[in-house]
Amino acid sequence: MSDRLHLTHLPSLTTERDGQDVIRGLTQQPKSLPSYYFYDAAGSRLFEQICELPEYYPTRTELGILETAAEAIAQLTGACELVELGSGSDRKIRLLLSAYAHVQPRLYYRPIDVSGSILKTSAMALLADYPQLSIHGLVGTYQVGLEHLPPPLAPRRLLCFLGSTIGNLSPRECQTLFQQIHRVLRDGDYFLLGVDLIKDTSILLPAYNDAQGVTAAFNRNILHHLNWRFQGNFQPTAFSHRAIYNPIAQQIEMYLDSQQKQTVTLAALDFQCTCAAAEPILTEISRKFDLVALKAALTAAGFRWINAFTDPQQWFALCLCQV
Ligand code: AVJ
Repeated sequence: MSDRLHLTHLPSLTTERDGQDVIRGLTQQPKSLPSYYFYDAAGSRLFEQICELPEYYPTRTELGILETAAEAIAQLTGACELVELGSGSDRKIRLLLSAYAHVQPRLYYRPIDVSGSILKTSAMALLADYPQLSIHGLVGTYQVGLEHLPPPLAPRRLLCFLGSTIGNLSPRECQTLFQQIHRVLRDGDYFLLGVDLIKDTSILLPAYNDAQGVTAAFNRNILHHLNWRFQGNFQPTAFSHRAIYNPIAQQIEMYLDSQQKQTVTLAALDFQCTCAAAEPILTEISRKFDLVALKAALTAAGFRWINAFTDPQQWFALCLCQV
């Protein structure tokens, strides 16, 4: 089985991103933290738990769309190497792999993820279930992974960016990523993008304020992660979780509000700052999309729009476009 699994470790950006982005965020007004730091081992587990919550509709809605649309997508594109940015739970890629098994004898999957251990664990499970599958993973950030894509192993590539992870990026960062993806793909390659759509706040807000408090724990975990990673002394319990919908920016904003005036030290970064009582730290934006504007953004980056697959309630969309 191991001859069907290849992992390439890419030059990391860790020296560049380790900590400097934290200092920058905590020195700014208003304070913010890069959402990337949510995902240590505990944070990844909490996110998996979020995906199972009754209030958190995106994961199951996207899975439902894939269940009905995967075959059509595979028929539309023909044989492809499947490239995926991120590789959390493998349930979504399984639906695509099963559909592509009907249009090509051999399957090629190239996940790009910063966590080599997560990549390996999910790869072993996939290889056990798909005997015709080879996996060539890239361990690194999305940006570095995209720049190091070797020649495709199938006639075309389908680059998948699922789960509305794109929603964490500002409109500018999003446009830059679209342009990079367009540049590194070849003529005729495909891009499949999962996005959460704008909807009533009665649906949006509970998804980020669940009754069991899992999202609150996920939010506070970013502080545990920073404490561990940078010898910090954040008191996670002295911050409260708050998620609001900003209708102007069309995004959920998640904050940790300092419940009292407190001084925080990150010894490994030689950094100290003070949080005033009630001062917020922005930990995440989760943008909600409008298909007309999204189509314009993808077209501006050079893509040819093919189709948006949605659920009956139009809560989530999988957008397929071509280079
Ligand atoms: C993984 C970025 C898509 O924005 O919904 C879930 C992360 N944050 N609950 C999202 C998240 C709070 C999630 N994304």
